[in-house]
Amino acid sequence: MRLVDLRSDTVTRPTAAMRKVMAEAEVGDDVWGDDPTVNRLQAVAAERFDFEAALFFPSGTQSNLAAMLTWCQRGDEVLVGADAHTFLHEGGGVAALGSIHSHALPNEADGSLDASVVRRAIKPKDLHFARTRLLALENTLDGKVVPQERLEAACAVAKQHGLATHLDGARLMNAVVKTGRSEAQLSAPFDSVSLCLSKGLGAPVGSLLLGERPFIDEARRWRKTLGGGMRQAGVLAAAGLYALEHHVARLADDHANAAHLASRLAGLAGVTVLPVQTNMVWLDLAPTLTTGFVARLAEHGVLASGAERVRLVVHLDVSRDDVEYAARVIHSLTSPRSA
Ligand code: TLP
Repeated sequence: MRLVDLRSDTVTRPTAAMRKVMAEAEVGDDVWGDDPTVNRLQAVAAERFDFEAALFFPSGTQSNLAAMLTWCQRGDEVLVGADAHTFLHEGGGVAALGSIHSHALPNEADGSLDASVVRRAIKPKDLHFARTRLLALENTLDGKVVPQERLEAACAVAKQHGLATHLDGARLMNAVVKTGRSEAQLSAPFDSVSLCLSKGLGAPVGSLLLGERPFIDEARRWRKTLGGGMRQAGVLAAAGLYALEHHVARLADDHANAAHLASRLAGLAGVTVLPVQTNMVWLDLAPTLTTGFVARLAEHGVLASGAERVRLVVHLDVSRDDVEYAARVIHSLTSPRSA
């Protein structure tokens, strides 16, 4: 049976060309700082993002966690969007492992946090309150490119109050391709940025944390403590270097395929297609369709995630033809004849 996996852009498999550079990578022990390929990846990324340094992590979850552990002490507070991955999907790691208090603020429809809401959430110096230390934002968020001036306004408020700012830029390259602005421009308001290589960029493993040198030195300590010190990690870093070189511009194809999928699904009875900006298509299903919808899609080889709100993620391993197939399957499941 044909399989079109739209559950996430994390499901991509390394291409033959990527596997070749992985196989040929020069390696060393990265805990000793000896892996030349990891060092090259970190240097290339730091330069592209215009930060002093970068650090290679096994996952985005660990990269975000190390950043928050570095910025905050036990009992400090992080301000975060209620829809953010760091708040919702990282196992409460900041609380479980860092004794850090999260104050979740409502994300606006464009994915941003309103600067005035951020300002009101920053606690005064008073022993009743946790010390607000960090503002953590996300871009793209649920496939939305958060308007840069909104990110800047929220970060400006944070800085006025002495907070550090972190960006979960797991899919920042999708925003780069969508807006035509560089990764350095989109990262400029932030003290630290986490970028995933293992999502739309197609590497099998890995994320980069970027920041100034003292921050990265401290984050390296936390990475080791969290068990993220890897040894001959150059085989993985080689995939990351390849991804940064060859898989950024092509994200435009994913965006075009996602837009095409959305247009093919527009107007279907019981299905509201949310506006598409990058590589994610979200469908709000009428209650009559919700039960078993994702399971029925899977029976036809189309994998998706969600229930009332279904997420379809387009990526490197999904062609225009695959998207067409997925659209036909969804049409067949929502048309009255399929009932
Ligand atoms: N997101 C995954 C799931 O965990 C939900 C996905 O399929 O989208 N930041 C953002 C914005 C993410 O979407 C993810 C993964 C992460 C961080 C964590 O990255 P990993 O999976 O490498 O720990």
